[in-house]
Amino acid sequence: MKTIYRACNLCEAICGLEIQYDEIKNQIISIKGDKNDPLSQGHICPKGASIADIYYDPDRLKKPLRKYKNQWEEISWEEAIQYTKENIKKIQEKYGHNAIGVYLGNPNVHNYGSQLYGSRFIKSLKTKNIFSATSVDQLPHHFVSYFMLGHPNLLPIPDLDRTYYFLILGANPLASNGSLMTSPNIRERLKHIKERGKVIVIDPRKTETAEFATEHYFIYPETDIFFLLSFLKFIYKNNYIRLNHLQPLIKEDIKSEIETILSFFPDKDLENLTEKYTGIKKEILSKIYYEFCNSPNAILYGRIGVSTQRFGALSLWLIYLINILTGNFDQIGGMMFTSPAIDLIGKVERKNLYARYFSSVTNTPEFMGEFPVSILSDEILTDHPEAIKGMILIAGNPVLSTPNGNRLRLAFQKLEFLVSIDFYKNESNQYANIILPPTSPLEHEHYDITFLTLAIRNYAKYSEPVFPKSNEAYDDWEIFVQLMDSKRIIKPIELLNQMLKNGPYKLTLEELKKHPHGIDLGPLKPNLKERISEIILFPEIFKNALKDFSKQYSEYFSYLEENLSRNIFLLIGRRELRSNNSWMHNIPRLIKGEERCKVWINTKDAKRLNLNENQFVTIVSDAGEITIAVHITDKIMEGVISIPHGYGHSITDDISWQNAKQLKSNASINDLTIHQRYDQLCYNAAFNGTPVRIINN
Ligand SMILES: Nc1nc2c(c(=O)[nH]1)N[C@H]1C(S)=C(S)[C@@H](COP(=O)(O)OP(=O)(O)OC[C@H]3O[C@@H](n4cnc5c(=O)[nH]c(N)nc54)[C@H](O)[C@@H]3O)O[C@H]1N2
Ligand SMILES: Nc1nc2c(c(=O)[nH]1)N[C@H]1C(S)=C(S)[C@@H](COP(=O)(O)OP(=O)(O)OC[C@H]3O[C@@H](n4cnc5c(=O)[nH]c(N)nc54)[C@H](O)[C@@H]3O)O[C@H]1N2
Ligand code: SF4
Ligand SMILES: [Mo]
Repeated sequence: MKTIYRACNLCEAICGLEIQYDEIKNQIISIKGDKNDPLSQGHICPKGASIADIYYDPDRLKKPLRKYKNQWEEISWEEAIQYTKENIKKIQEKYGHNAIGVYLGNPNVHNYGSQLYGSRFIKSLKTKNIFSATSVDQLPHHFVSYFMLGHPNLLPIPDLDRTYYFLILGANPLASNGSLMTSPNIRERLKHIKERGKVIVIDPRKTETAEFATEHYFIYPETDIFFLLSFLKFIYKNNYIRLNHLQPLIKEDIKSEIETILSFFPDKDLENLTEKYTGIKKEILSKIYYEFCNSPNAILYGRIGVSTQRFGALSLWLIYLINILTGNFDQIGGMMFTSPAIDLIGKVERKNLYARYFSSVTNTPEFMGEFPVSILSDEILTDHPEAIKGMILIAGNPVLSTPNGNRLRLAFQKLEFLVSIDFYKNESNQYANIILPPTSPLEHEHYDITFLTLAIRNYAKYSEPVFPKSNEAYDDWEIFVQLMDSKRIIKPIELLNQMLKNGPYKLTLEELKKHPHGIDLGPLKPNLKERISEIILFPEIFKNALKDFSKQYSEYFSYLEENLSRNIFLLIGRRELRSNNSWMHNIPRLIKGEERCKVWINTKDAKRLNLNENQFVTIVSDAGEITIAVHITDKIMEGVISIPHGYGHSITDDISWQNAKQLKSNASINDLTIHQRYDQLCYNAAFNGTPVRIINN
């Protein structure tokens, strides 16, 4: 019997796990939270406790599958790699390098081998058609960091353990376990903030976090921008601007810049507009603004609710601005910057990473070397000579995860070649010519390159594999290496050791192996002045976009008027503790109990529409329609409905997804979301606030 300590890599919280493993039987006996992990302190969630179920899952693929006469057949790795390489080559020779597109799904950032070698593989393809989950997620954060701080990955992280006031816009960390803040054991941490001060949640749904918080206020989807503009005005008019140590980094005339911004909105109107659009009373707004400004320190934090909507980039810009102007940036108890053991940013040199080239069909600008996934179907479904003809899906299920999934289904069916690197069949790779399955999480070693740079304490941890790997299995990185024909390869583990040695703490793999619970490298420290030489508070691109917004908001929100008369509902998403984006819905211990893929609707709305609990309704949007069971509750704002994403499982062949087939209510929210509905500034998908109608069947 062996005890193995390792990080769970299923979500951003990266909790320490204590795994009892029987070496002789090759069997896991138990999985618990690791009490000695300095960051997660024993925390574990139902997914972490089920991580071994992925390994044992009969649905998990272990051999390459090729489509032959519409049937899947197992083939050898040698044949599979050969076949994949040949087809990629054939398409690129016929149509050019850009004819192959790539989608990198979320689990890539949770797999260090994939991260280290995925980028090399993609580079070797010489295609500009690169897409990823970034553009259905945190894209506006990168966009704002790039323009204000000079580097897209220099992301501010909430200093949760020392803050007195945590103001959350559109995040539900008690279900999601936190995002862009690696903060395991979040309930404990929020509890301590409540003891010191307040946790305030602004969300169209009374979420788990909202129930636990000191206060919660409903807000209409996509209206955060008004909440934030009024906040900025409050700070300015009441002289709460405190730049403190960041003063030397700021060269702009703040007063005149704010005057300009506010002049876009008639003086007396802004508060009225904010009350009208957000649905939050003026007195409440000023109370929150006042408390925030008078707290010893405070954090304004916005996540998926704010990130994936039409005004995400503008809202995030205002969020950064408010944290900076109130002295809560790079300061203890505010938004801070990490000093990770592997520091991929170092001292920032501003580089051009925006609009260096454009997509062929929709003429969309790249950002950080990627195009937004919202345009993917348009780049395929066209007679344009530079259309995408083949796709590589790497740990992604965009048919369920990106807007207008049905259109993507059509697009994937039109492709000449589709390869998926995934250990499950899913709704996207059902159209593939070949699936190459890598090893599952516990079969390879792990280091969280990304999430250790986003953690609320500086901390490092290396994880040993649990299960031995068979000769017949390849890690993601090994698949990439074979597809690339690399002659000389440095294993990820060697690269890791090198990166650790070159890092600010000069750690080594050997040192990390001596500390299987992880090494605490201390609380975050102010360090922005060592990293950047200037903060641009008011980049032209945001000012111009805000000016445009000020002329168009009544048009943008015209359906909100209609919503108030209740002909239209505004659709938002939902994450639940036992879900993991589009996968793991076939794991019995996670799907047991009450069904979760239901549409939540407010009690008054349900009454008006004559709806009963658990009945099925049809929901219709400009993109399509779905049928789904109803849950009636006061935990959702009137006029708003909520459906979790990642469902809509439709895999029906052979053994796969037997469990998911038991889900009675099982529909994809992204058959309703609209691909032309995106943030016009950074092109992130705008899921939140999609207008829909409900039909009582
Ligand atoms: N409407 C709506 N849509 C959303 C969201 C929303 O809030 N609302 N959220 C969006 C967000 S934030 C995200 S990140 C995306 C996520 O969506 P995707 O990018 O599609 O990622 P996942 O659904 O997490 O996983 C996709 C696939 O990765 C496979 N996989 C897991 N681990 C590995 C691995 O180690 N290697 C390989 N090769 N494959 C692996 C799984 O089997 C699964 O099939 O969804 C987005 N979609
Ligand atoms: N259990 C579980 N955990 C996960 C995931 C999962 O699928 N399941 N996915 C992981 C991933 S990939 C990510 S990116 C993170 C995301 O982590 P979070 O950002 O915490 O994710 P959500 O739970 O989607 O929280 C978004 C909240 O925004 C609210 N909202 C919707 N529209 C608006 C709006 O217009 N304004 C405001 N103010 N609020 C709005 C929603 O009601 C919801 O409560 O979670 C990660 N953790
Ligand atoms: S919270 Fe996230 S990291 Fe922690 S056990 Fe659950 S899935 Fe794993
Ligand atoms: Mo995400």
